[in-house]
Amino acid sequence: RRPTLAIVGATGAVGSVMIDILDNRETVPWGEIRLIASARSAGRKITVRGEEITVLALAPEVFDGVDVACFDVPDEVSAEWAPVAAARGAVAVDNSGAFRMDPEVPLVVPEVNAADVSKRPKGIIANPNCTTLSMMAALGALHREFGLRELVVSSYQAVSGAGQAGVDRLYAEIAAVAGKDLGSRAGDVREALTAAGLVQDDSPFPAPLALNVVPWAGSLKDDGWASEEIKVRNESRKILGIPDLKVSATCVRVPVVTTHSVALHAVFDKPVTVAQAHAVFEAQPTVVLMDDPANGIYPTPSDVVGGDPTYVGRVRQALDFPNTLEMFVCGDNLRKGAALNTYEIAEQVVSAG
Ligand code: 2RA
Repeated sequence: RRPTLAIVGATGAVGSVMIDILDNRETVPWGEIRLIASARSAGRKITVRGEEITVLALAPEVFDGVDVACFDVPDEVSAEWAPVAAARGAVAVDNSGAFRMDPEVPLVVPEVNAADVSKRPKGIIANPNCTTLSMMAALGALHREFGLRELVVSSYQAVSGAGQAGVDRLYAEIAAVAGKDLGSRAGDVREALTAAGLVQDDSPFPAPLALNVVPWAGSLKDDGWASEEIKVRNESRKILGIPDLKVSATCVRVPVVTTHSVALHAVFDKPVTVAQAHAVFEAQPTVVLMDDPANGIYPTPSDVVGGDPTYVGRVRQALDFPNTLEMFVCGDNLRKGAALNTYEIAEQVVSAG
């Protein structure tokens, strides 16, 4: 019997990308594909790989006979339902934050720690946060060769990381500032948004994003850290298997719709040249090297959005720090950053038996 895949949250933003990924795969290992969503979306019909599938309402019995269940739902829904799916015999692959730091739940990026899919005492495997995921394929490859010791991350995060509300807000703000002479007097962008009827408190972001960048992503944690910055630190350590990796991150929201970028300062145990790093990236099938600044070649979000790989450019040897590389990395936060990596884990579960 070919295994059964369930997608929980099939009608949401990430679930829809997962269906697109399934549609575009040359082959898939699945027999049945089951689509599951809230009662509100149940009954909808969605065509997957040429077959019309009726969306089922989330309930314990929909997991009967499911081999792998991918969860693309909010933390609290995963926290309640991933254990239900596991209790009914499915392996739950969870894209929420509910289980990522649970020591009994592996946090997997197949290019880095694929074997960890088999270490799942709770029947649950977690998918990392999109900011961490945007850099893991590149960093994992370098770590295998040179031994990563310290990591400083500055992120440039797209608004779709905050969901459809983030995308809608950016478009509304852009419409409100378009064609106006703004950005040279403090507060003029805020005034233009207010004049257009956009209320700051209604935004998923704490400040205007049009003609601006906002040094904040996530919720407030101890000592002024943003949750997104803490996730980068904790998740990088867990995925790479370096519990004492020194990590410091500053996460920034930018007016980009989809694709997170990160500027990395990575310190290694061994000396590493740019040519060696290029060779490592060229040998990694899921990394695309775009590094020819003399010809204006480096990744930018709007040039790589919609792609599956991790795009790397601007690789430089730090002038004042030994064994250290600087680089700029872009990854689609909805694909590798969410749906694609979750799906790759699901296929890895099948191939690992
Ligand atoms: C963001 N990383 O970009 C988050 C989404 N999980 O807001």
